[in-house]
Amino acid sequence: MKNLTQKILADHLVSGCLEKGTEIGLHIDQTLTQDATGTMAWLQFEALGLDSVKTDISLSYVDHNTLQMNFRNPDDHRFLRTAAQKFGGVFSPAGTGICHQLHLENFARPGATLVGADSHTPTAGGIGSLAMGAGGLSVALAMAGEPYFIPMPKIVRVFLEGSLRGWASAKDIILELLRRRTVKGGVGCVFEYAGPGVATLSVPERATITNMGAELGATASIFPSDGVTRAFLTSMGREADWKELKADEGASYDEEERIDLSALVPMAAQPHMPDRVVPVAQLAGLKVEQVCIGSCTNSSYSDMRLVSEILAGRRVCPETDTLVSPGSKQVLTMLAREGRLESLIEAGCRLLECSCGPCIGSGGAPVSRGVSVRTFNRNFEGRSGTRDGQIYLVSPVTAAQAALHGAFTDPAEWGEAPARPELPESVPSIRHLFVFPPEDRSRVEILRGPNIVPLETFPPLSDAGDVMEADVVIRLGDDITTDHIMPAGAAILALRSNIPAISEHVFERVDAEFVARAKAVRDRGGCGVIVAADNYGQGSSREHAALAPRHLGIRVVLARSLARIHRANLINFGIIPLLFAKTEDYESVSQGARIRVPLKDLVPGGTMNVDVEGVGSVAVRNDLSSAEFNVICEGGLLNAVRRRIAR
Ligand code: MIC
Ligand code: SF4
Repeated sequence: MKNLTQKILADHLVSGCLEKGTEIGLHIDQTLTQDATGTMAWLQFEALGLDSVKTDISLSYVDHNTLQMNFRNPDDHRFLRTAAQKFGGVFSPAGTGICHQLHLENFARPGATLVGADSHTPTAGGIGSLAMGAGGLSVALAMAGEPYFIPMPKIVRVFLEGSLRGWASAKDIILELLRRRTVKGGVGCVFEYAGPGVATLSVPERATITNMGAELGATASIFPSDGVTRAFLTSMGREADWKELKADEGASYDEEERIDLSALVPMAAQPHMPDRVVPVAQLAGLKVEQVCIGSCTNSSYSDMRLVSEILAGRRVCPETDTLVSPGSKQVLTMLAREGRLESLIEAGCRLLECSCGPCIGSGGAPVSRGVSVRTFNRNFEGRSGTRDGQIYLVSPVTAAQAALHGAFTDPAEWGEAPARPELPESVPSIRHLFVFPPEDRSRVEILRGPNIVPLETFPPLSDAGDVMEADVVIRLGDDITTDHIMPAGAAILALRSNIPAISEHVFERVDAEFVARAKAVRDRGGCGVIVAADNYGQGSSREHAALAPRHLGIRVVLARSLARIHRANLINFGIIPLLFAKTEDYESVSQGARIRVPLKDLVPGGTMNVDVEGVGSVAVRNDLSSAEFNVICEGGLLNAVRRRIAR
């Protein structure tokens, strides 16, 4: 008897066994990249020397930075188009839509494995894919047909009962889970949804939930594939992709959560963490300066339609800047055909391109200290582009109400809730907008602009000697996100294919002197250490949060615990992830301390003592597999794989 996750894992297992915590290797059917992670991923794929991707399909989406403020960004887009054409990938041009929404509508399949260079790749779990976020280099290897390695996750059954009532929506289900478990509460887990409540949720609603499983730190989230999934695929013109998928009767799980959908009320995550969740009613009276509707969490046709129904014939508060970005051109076309765009326009909304936009600080920053109510998934400090912006995460209907009133109000005053819309039986296809590879790829030339800097090669670990003399360049607290480490926003995103340039921005919102200190250590031949508390590197999959520090000479991260994708990215670039053997020792290591790391004592899964100046011996452990250990010894995954291919 197997649960759904175990079934898909077993179908794709190429190494290891399904024993919790042990390393398993999976065959990957599909991959996706987006522009901000894609330039590195496709450069890394190119460096492997293969002439074609080896997956069923590999998508290259452009959705994060589409502002094209100077040559850098359009040059990157052109590189991505020509690289996809050269290597047999499918390219989605800027403006076609947000990768996860497009993937759900056009390519995701029940039972398939998907690895994407974006932390919200698990969105496709809404259709029954086992979909995981990863760093660009891990995705490049999956494109090359290499297995994808993860620790065998804990499988948590989320048992849904009842059905949503009133103004509660799918977003409130995942906000409730975040309230209960926090942003660390899903690390190492797959959340598998089950129970009678599942059938009451549409595929886009399920995808809202699986999308934001990323905020729990989960490896993936997944729904069964049932009649609702079939109806969704049929309306997308893809019924042939449907197959039934469910857990065996009586299958066992490692943990369980139960949620009564009929008891849920509209919720909001308060600044600056997605788990600071309270009922919207508690916020009533708070003035709202900006409302943003869209993002890969909530930009489906039904989300947009609900908003347009609520706003139809009314006017949003003139003091509340209201921005709407539909998730795809399919959604946009449907809204246009049905006259719903008109309702949004007449209500005073601003229509943005189908892209990530304000979610990643690519335009749409709120006013100073402004309260911005967003249907997005992340509200990390400064991510909006306004350092003191106060970002609240809510459902589309809550956002629409905030726009109308210019403030949070009590849902009890909103009147009768509109019915949750169903998808029409068939929807307009936008398949012709994707660029499929030509028959003859030999003549395709990969075009690169001056912003695309060749990859740096890092030395093997042995170059640090028997005992690594390292300096603690920064000491941080809990829940440091990749947005803290490597900020995004239009200007910095444009440097994603230029590591020396983007490295100048590492930790700039946390500590403006970090880069200078790290460089000083590096330039005198030393090694840098980052010390952190729990859940270091949570949030996005951006490998730049490992690669840029590595460029600045960081060779060790010493933390209480690490987020899954970031940990993998550290290893991919040869940075040693060490953990305090005794959590209280975190208190004793201060910024500026010199640490001596006896590299000869570093063995996979072992504990060793490091010598901390002024403190003495501190026990540190690692949870590296032998394969990961070898990658670190080689100076990173690209070195290791190149060497293997050469052999
Ligand atoms: C995000 O939401 O933080 C991003 C931008 O989509 C990232 C990817 C990136 O930084 O390019 C993610 O979630 O992985
Ligand atoms: Fe884009 Fe935001 Fe989704 Fe990241 S979370 S993929 S930036 S919409």
